[in-house]
Amino acid sequence: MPTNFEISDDFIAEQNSQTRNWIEEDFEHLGKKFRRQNVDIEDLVKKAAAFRVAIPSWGVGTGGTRFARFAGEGEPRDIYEKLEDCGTIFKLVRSTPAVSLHIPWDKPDDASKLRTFAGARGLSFDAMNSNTFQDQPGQTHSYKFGSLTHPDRLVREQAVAHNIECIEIGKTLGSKAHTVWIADGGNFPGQQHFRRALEHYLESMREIYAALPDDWRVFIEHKFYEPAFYSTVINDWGTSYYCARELGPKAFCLVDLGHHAPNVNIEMIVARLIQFGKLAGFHFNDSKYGDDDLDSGSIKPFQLFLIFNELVDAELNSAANFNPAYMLDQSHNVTDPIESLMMSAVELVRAYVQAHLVDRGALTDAQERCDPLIALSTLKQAFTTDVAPILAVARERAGGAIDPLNTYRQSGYRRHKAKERPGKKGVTASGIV
Ligand code: LRH
Ligand code: MN
Repeated sequence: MPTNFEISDDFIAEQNSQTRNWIEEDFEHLGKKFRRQNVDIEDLVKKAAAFRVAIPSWGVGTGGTRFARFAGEGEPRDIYEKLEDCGTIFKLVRSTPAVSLHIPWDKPDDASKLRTFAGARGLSFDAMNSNTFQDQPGQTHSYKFGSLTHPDRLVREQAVAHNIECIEIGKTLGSKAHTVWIADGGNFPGQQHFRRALEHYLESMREIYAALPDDWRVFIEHKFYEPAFYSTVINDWGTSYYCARELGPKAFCLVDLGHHAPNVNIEMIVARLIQFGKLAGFHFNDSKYGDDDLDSGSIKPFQLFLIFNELVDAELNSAANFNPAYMLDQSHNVTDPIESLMMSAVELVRAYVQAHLVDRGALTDAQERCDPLIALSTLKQAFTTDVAPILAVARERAGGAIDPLNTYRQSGYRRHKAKERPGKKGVTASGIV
């Protein structure tokens, strides 16, 4: 049985040899510049190398909108091929050793076999994700009018059972967290009783919470609208925070960047959830209008930096209960998903390293002296520092690619997958996966 094509370490090393010289030159130059600022560049390489973000299994297939989905070449057809692609991303950027699964999209026939397959590629499993926003073939009760908050107890019980099934699968896979995002809400004034719906939510979540193993966490994901277009039960961080407190110490609030109205100050929401000890982590992406699920750092890179500025401040000050889970949650409609996921992971490491470049003494001093321009310019100095040589050196020292995008394209990986995974190219069907 011919084995599937994989990018070899030798190929990566050979590609790196073509670009190593100028990276080292830039790295030397940057190191000299930092020494003048008493910054040790090797410290930042360690920070970059330690950064971790999980890949969404649903992100390696081409995404779409309600209008169309334009399938690409060599699309993964099952969870094993999705993990092959996640393994390739990890091989090249070295910061993505975990995958976040969505059930039932990725429901494994044999979870132990899947865990072994992933392990052979250096991959583990991050938070599980339930799905009570679609009806599955043969499902007894429809989620058309809601799931965990549905007026009918039987529908709520079905949704609770599905979430508990996700946790059971996750236990076999070695996952330690479960993310609950529900689409529940209304399209018309009067359609839902707001307070009763939230009571149903808490009642259902208490049953899910009770099914969590001791060392697990449950992540509540809020979203201000869509697919409900008048009211959404878990619509904002305040509601999520109230519920996380009500449920107990294993419940936290997950921030999906695209789940906020335009211009909402997300970095401030992050600071609040850190201060309240309830920050679960993130679904990183970017957006211009709605929940566009665009590539992280592609539209508002300064906002991404400001979010990491809050995270690094908390990290350096050992904030209580601070153990955020970082995940990407994107939909790749017009790019090769592997390329977008790699570049997005790189953008997160960039923002994290730049946030570690902030002169926190100068920033605090400016804040205490009410000197806003010095405060802003202290942040901007870090944000406008090109840390690309640090990111490349960190990747290469970890066995990855100095230039992941070019190395991936030179490898012809997608072409090989197109042969291995004959599929119906360019077929337009709607939906995100
Ligand atoms: C909802 C969401 C949620 C996932 C889904 C794929 O918009 O962000 O995190 O379950 O996308
Ligand atoms: Mn999300």
